[in-house]
Amino acid sequence: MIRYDVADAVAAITLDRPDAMNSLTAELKDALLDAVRRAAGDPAIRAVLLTGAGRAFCAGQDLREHADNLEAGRGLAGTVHRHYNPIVELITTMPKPVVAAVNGVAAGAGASLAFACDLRVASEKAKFALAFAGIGLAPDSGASWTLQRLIGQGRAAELMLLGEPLDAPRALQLGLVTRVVPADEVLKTAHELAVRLAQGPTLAYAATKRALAYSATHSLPDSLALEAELQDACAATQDHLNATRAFLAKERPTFHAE
Ligand code: T3D
Repeated sequence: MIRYDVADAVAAITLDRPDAMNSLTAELKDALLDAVRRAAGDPAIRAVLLTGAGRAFCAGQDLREHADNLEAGRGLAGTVHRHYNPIVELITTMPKPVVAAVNGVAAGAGASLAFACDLRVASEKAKFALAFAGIGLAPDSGASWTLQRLIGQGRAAELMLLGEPLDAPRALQLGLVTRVVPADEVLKTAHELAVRLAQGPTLAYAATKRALAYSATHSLPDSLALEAELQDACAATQDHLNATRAFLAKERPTFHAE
């Protein structure tokens, strides 16, 4: 259900349930949570790639399992607290960049997963569908937090209330994705981007993620204070010293996350 492949300090996590458009069962979400924890906690992993097998990125909650839970009176069976929230928290807070290779449709919580990543590379066939309202639900898995920060409150409200899918060119126009590429190039392009990030200043990237998340909900004085603290920590790294020396020597810096 999940593939976990490591190469070039990048952990590639693939949702692998293509017959059901990688929709999320409890079993798949358990496996995804394990994979994300593993990638977050492994110091040898310096960037993460998230993608889907087959023609979809992820169609969100598996609605067959969901219907069974509803019919049995189990409601959501606790999955938002048990799975969606910790998965999204880990993706957004792990101290390394996460790139989504959006190979096809990303719907409901599948779209939320893509929005939680730091960067998104999309296939020209990709679509983002805020499918929650279509089945009488409100957004979850962080979409209400991430999407309005990515494209603005007005557009986020439109997508969530009307539920109309957003195609890849429009997503690029809105700044929701970094690049749109032909379908057969999306994984390669996203992997190259992840490798580039894995070779970068991992500690500074971790500080950047923290600063961005913090500043989104704090005042300028508070954000300035955290920036100062994080910058002191970055300035004390060997990577910073080496990169500064490399600049003066007109050499290309190499970073070792130290
Ligand atoms: O339970 C909770 O914890 C609540 C949390 C909810 C979070 C959520 O994610 S809510 C949103 C859930 N997702 C959706 O509502 C999306 C449902 N799917 C669609 O709207 C469409 O399938 C797509 C836009 C994703 C793709 O459309 P299309 O025309 O390309 O494909 P299709 O023919 O509709 O689907 C292909 C197959 O995938 C089909 O199966 P079949 O008939 O060939 O056996 C379809 O049933 C299956 N599939 C697609 N999405 C889901 C799914 N099966 C289960 N769950 C799905 N979400």
